[in-house]
Amino acid sequence: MKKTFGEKIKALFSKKSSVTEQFYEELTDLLVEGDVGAKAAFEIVDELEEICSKNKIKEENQIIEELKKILLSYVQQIDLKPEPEHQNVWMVLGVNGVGKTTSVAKLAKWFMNHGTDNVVLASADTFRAAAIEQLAMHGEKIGVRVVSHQHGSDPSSVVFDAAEALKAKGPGLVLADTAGRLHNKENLVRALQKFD
Ligand SMILES: Nc1nc2c(ncn2[C@@H]2O[C@H](COP(=O)(O)OP(=O)(O)O)[C@@H](O)[C@H]2O)c(=O)[nH]1
Ligand SMILES: [Mg+2]
Repeated sequence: MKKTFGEKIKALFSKKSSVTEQFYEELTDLLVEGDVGAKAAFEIVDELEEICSKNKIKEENQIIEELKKILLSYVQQIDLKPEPEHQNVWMVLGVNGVGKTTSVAKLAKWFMNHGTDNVVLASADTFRAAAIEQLAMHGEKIGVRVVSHQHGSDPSSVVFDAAEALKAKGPGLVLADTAGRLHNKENLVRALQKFD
């Protein structure tokens, strides 16, 4: 079976000749493979290398503890919960390819497994031809309703219809996939304000 990210890290640390230049290179590769991002992976490993050399840390367990501390400093926690008595409408924004559509499906599954029965996905990326199909496939896989219109249609009307579909069954959560937008391009995000 394919090793998980955590298992690969453990395997790397349990190698005999742990702390060599190659060890740090392999750790960098593992972090990149584990979706950390190349820039952050280099920063993390540089920091680890510096701390370990400064404090003469050679013990495997101590290195793991230092790595954990560094990784934790990168983690941001937010308490994301739909308000239970309300119809919540959440939009997922971000540049192309960042994982919006996938995250919409993951969030839906997570909230469905954690007490939100009424979940509707809104296929509001009407810009990219395959996006509607992509979300429909995810929806089918996780057993959640997906509201979509034609390719090229007005995204806010998709969200409106999804909110109506949600409302018919009471409180719950609409998760709206959107077309890739630079969230710092205010005018593009503003075009979505109709969703309110
Ligand atoms: N490795 C990895 N790939 C991901 C993850 N989330 C999405 N992807 C992949 O990244 C690509 C873009 O994801 P997508 O959800 O379509 O991004 P969008 O353009 O923001 O909607 C797809 O090939 C996904 O399978 C993730 O958490 N890890
Ligand atoms: Mg997408």
